[in-house]
Amino acid sequence: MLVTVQQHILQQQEDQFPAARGNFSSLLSGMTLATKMIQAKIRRAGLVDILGSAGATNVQGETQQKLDVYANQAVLHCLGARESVAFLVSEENEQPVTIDRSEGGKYIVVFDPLDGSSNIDVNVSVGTIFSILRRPEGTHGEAAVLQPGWKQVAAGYVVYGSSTIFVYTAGQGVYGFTLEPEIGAFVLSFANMRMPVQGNTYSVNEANSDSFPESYRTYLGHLRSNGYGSRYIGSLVADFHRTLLKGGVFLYPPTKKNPNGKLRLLYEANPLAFIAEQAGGHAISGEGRIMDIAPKSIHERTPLIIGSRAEVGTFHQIHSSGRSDRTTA
Ligand code: AHM
Ligand code: MG
Repeated sequence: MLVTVQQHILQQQEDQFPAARGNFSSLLSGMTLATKMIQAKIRRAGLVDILGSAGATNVQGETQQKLDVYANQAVLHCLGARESVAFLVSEENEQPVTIDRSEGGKYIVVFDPLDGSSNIDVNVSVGTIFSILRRPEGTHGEAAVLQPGWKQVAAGYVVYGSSTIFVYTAGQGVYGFTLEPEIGAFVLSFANMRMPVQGNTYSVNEANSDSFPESYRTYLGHLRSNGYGSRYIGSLVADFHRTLLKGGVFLYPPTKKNPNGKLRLLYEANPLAFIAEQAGGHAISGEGRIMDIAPKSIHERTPLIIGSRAEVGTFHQIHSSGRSDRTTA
């Protein structure tokens, strides 16, 4: 019998948080609704121009929007209506969006509405990433949002690929659901996902390698000489999803252009780190565990090394011995 994501969340909530009043499941169902709206729009990418008139409107007379703007509005709209939400923080908004509620919402949702959006035009997978935090009582705005990743209550992503897959954790394992288009519901397709302890590929934008710190170059050389292959899509969610299923490592190192890497701590690195750890993998920044970083600003960046225990462990060894060589030199 099919298990839908809604049934699964309610079941988990009943088993693990009998006192929860359904706030949390209503929040996750807001997220699944938003991602269904986004995927429907993505599946029509390319058709809209064909079906729309030459101007800025489509056949329904709706104004055409860029997909990332649409995705952001879909999440804001679907979550803004849920009572339990206090703040929404998006890659697309400079400041947190405050949902005004006299009684004060309990949760903060931080998200990247359309990750890898430059891949849309060439029909390559993109995704949505989200992280859910509790709002510390009496806190507002940035002060409420700036929490380390280990405080996340839940995290997840949707990959809009050859099928649409929703993956989430609420701290009790990782579960994946595939959108069944005939019934319009996400159905359980990956129960209790585990990342392989070791894989055979690495994923990095190697064109930047001349400007990677030396220990990263040494590490990549080590993987190559051990027979590793390379896979890089350029959409974090898709690269991570493959790494979760097949094992291996994804890296976005510091570069000359981006000394802290390119990826954002709160809505890219932290949620994927939570999922990776829940699935038995690791996520580090080169200085320590991703989820231990105390954020200083909502759009801050971090280098990211994420994947199987074996590959992340080897990176850590090579990187820290490089550092101790420098300190003793
Ligand atoms: P975006 O949020 O503007 O789409 O940028 C993030 C994306 C990630 O999906 C991906 O891992 C990375 O940028 C790729 O960057 P690069 O083109 O430098 O390799
Ligand atoms: Mg992004």
